[in-house]
Amino acid sequence: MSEADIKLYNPSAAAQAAAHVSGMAAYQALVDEAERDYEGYWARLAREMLAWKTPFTKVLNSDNSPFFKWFEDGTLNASYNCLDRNVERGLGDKTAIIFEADGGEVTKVTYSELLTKTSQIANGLKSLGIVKGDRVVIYISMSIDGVAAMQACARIGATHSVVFGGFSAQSLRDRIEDTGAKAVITADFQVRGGKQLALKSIVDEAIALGGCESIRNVVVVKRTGAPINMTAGRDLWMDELTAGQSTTCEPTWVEAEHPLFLLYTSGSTGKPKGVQHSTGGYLLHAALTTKWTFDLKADDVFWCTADIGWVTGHTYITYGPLALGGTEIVFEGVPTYPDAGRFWKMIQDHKVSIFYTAPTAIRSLIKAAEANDAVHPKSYDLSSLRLLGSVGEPINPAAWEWYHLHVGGGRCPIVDTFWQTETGGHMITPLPGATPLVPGSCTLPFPGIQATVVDETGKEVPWGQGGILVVKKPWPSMIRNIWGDPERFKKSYYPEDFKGQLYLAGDGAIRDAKNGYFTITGRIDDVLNVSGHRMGTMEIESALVSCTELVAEAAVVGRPDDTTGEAICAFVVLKRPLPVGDEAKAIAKQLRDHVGKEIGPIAKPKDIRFGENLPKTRSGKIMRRLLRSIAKGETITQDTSTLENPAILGQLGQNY
Ligand code: 7RM
Repeated sequence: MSEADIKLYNPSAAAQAAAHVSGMAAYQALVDEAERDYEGYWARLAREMLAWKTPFTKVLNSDNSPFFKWFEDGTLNASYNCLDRNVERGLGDKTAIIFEADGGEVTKVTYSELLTKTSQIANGLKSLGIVKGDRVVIYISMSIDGVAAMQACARIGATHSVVFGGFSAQSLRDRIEDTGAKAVITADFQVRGGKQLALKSIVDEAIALGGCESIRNVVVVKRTGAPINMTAGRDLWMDELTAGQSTTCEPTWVEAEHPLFLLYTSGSTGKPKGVQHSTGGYLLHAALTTKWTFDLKADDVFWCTADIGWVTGHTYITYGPLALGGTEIVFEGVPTYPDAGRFWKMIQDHKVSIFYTAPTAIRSLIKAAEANDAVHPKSYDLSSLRLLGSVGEPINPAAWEWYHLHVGGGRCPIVDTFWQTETGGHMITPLPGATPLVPGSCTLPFPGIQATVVDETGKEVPWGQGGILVVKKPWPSMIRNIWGDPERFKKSYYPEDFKGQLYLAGDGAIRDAKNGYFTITGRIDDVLNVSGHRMGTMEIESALVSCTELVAEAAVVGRPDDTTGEAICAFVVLKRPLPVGDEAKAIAKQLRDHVGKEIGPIAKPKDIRFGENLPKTRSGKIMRRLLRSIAKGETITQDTSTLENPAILGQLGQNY
């Protein structure tokens, strides 16, 4: 393939003709419809995509901006929309989920079976006294039970809050306390990459840390059956809970604004924020984006590799594909076990047609494939694929081209989907039958999403000029609140700088001068993106300084990393003399483990550098831009005249 061929990829005529949004004219017609009659557009789609118990008569309520309400007098149930509705339309025997365990065992469930399982769990939760509005924390790995547990909460109007299995007891405790959950649903163990992690004992540890008095029950799914502690009167097995429960459960009809879930995500300051999502608006966008961006059809096999502990797993595993009656893969394991050909083998075995993953996974699999033909995509039959997707961070053009050529065989469009936990679903993305693709660009806003780029004053900048990414109008699946902290919600997303009128995504962006295509230039706040995982530098700094016997002060910055996108680099001032050699290595390990314990393994700094101080201005502010340069290994050419202690730069630049 020559340079010229890979500049712009147009959808093939066949793909275009068959797509839900067929061609740029169709895309433009939708954009125009939303422009002409914004509320009418979303109301039409909400009626077409979802089954309502009580139809809504109001569309958007902006009276208490930025606390917007959508479809507020309508009632519905998310689980009914994902399960019963498909059974009623004759899809009861269709496979809903193909589950592949870490070790390769495959289990399938049909829509009827998933409905039965969900109903029994829902009845079980009811028997524990869980009612509409209660919160349930779910701390479980990828499994049919995990998806069913989420659906079961939705069925009875309980608000779920899934905590990623990689988070520590401390992080889990913080989330339990913040949500005030009545129950935790977990598993005895999590199995990934051939290793077992004792999930239930982490739940025990979290509760023992205190502050979890709201928890009445812990429900445990049996994954391995190895011995664990069960606290009498509090803990029970999922099998016990569901045994003898009726296989039907009348859905609890909830208002469209009823919180479907809370999901914690990192911000630039303080503790993680409980992002609150609605039922109606969220589900509409989950279903609609799955239909248009992934062009999901009846005979597709869809695979989103994200974990249900992240928003991508919520929208594109638990809700979107099921709302459309699709067939999807749920994978328990990791991309590199038993070897780095696992994804390709699974695509081949299950005849996956739509594959959605993260750039960090692609980059690590490129490395492995280049070193070993046996795990190269060319060693597998990937002819079932027709569409590829990317999410979580910018995809660099080289990785994009490799993905396109070697995984997609040069024939599959790649949808580079930009969105966030807060947005509920895709915001800026190509539509595969319409949008000509440019590697590295997420292209154009999803129809109805009014994204643009502004300067610090909120004024739109011309195409070709970088700035701040904002959304001009509220949209149905947007974050509704930060759980328990409406002030923080306003400050984070509708700041005064923009007169409270623009949604601030927290990313920088630039539009192509010719075609207006968006390229995301990265976070503009103190949020890092490591392997697609969002982390606040402040969170990691707090974790480091909580090691009070060792750490006096810490500053954390990101630096570019070929595989993980960004890597965490920590600068630490110790309460003891500067260590060198093996001693420095040992302390660095101790600190890494400490951060792992406080937050989770994903937050462990890759680099730790020690200094007697940090570069500070005379007013005491840490100069992070200098630390970022040091982390990258750059020689400092910036002006350091405002520094109180310029000599410190040399010290921090050294690795032990
Ligand atoms: C879905 C998700 C959100 C942050 C976001 C960006 C970055 C996500 C892309 C991307 C460039 C993309 N939710 N991001 N997708 N950057 N291109 N296609 O990732 O809340 O965990 O993270 O991720 O910085 O603000 S998230």
